[in-house]
Amino acid sequence: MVRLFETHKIRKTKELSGRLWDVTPQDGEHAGETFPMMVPGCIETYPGFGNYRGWISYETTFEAEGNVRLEFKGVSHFADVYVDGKCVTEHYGSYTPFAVCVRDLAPGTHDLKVMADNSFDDAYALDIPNDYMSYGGISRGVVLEQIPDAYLSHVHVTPLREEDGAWTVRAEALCVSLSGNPDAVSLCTGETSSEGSAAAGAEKPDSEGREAGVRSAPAAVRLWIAGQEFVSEEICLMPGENRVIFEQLRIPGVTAWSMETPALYEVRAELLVRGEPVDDLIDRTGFRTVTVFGRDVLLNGKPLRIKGFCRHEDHPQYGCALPVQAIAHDLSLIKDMGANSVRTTHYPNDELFLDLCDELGILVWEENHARGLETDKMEHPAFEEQCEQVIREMITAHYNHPSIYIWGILNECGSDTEYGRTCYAAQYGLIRSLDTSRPCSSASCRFEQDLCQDLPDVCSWNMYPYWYDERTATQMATDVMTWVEEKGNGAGKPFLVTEVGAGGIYGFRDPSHDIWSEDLQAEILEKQLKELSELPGCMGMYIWQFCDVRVSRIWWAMRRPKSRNNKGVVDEYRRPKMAYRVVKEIFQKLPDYRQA
Ligand code: ADA
Repeated sequence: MVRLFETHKIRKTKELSGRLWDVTPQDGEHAGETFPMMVPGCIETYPGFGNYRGWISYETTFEAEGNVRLEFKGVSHFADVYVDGKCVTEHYGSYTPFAVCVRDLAPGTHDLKVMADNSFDDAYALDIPNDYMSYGGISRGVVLEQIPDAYLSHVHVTPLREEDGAWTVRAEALCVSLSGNPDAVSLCTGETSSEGSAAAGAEKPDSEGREAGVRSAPAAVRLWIAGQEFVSEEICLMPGENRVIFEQLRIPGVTAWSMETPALYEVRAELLVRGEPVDDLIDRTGFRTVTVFGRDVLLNGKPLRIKGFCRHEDHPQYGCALPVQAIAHDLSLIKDMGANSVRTTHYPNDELFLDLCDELGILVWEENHARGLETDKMEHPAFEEQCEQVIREMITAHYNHPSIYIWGILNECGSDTEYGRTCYAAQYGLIRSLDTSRPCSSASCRFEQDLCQDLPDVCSWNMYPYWYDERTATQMATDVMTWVEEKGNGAGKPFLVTEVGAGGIYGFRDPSHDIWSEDLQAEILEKQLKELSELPGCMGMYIWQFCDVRVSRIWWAMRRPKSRNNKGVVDEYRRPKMAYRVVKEIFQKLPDYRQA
């Protein structure tokens, strides 16, 4: 399963995940041995491969003819994709989807091979041994789609609330014509389609002067949003990408999406070529606005109080490839504790998680993939490009999720240097060029040193009073807020605590509340949450973290008992620690909105 709902009625799709693939590790003592392994999955969860780093080959077959689009929802860290022995694309970035279109396949069975690398190669700027485990393999779903010569790549819907209270939307459909598109690989010629199709002479006009195929064909997009139908003006479909924009579509009679009423509506688009539907896309939207006003972030005009958890995709049995049931279980615990938000630390999450949050009314801070990279790591020649690619892929794929209320970047990176600041500025700029309907922010820890607080919409800080720091939570947060306000160039903005927490090892109870006891963890969280929830000007807090997670070897594992970051309120198997009840008592009493 890759989504919680059907995504096409016209386009034929088939999931290639949810089955066993032939897997052959290329490195280590088992190099060259082939065995069946479930996709999606992580190599580290397979017996004997708990600490595998290196290349892995994944092979399967599929039946198809003509043009296909292969979509990979996530491969760690790097992937080379081969169809019938030819490399058709490569991709770096574990946590965002990518796709490749392959043209002109002969009818029959085709070989698909993915070479995945989870090493900490020097070329990978974002993957270093870290305070979480970066797992390896095809860790999210894979889909095969049969597409015509022109198809819909995405439809982005932005709900807007008009002054008279009516909902309108702006919609943007991206139609891709494979004819002449350099990104589509033709296996007939082994060349890109522009060269391939010219060689095949496929684009010559017929006797009536019409174009063969879809090159320069008259096309339109038909759109249904919450049952309302709209048809765009006709466009001349050109090779490559074609944007179709709908402005101010009025959508009467819909219920706003909120935490209390997470109402979702179908968005269905059809691509019409010469008047005939040739392709379609189905997604969902929720009618809600997110705005920043003074020190608040408003959801539908109401000031939010964030009561959240930071959550890694991590489980001892599944690695980062949690099945949907396990994700839903996590969210049920999060809701049971009275929380209303999840921060996807420290990378974009699986769409199944986002689909569930949309349905459950859980707000999401989604962030790009970068944790604790100091300026020297940001100076990696590929850093900016790789971060920007994650941002583009994340926003393009996740734009329509109403649960996402904010985009985050660069957790605890080098915001204290001029060079670091240029990266922050560029990435905020990119986000704002792709999405003006949500605020953006970054979690900082650089007290009295951060040079970037003028850049985000929300000033967000990670802090560990009573744990790494001896100050009280009130004192520490006040010190940070005062500094941001008076010296840090963040005056007047909303202030959010993006991490508080303390470590506690499951089962270690200790009457003297020693370090790593559940007792001390519960005591500290109680003080942190109570003090922060009473702090004027603080719009909320995220607990670090939901569950205990595995960390990378060797530096991090040496500093974390059990090779785990033990600040989870539940352990790695989701067994509640003492802190669970403490958090629940505090969060359940705190309203989801602050006083206006
Ligand atoms: C940081 C960081 C987290 C985690 C945490 C901790 O704030 O953002 O990823 O490492 O510290 O547990 O110390």
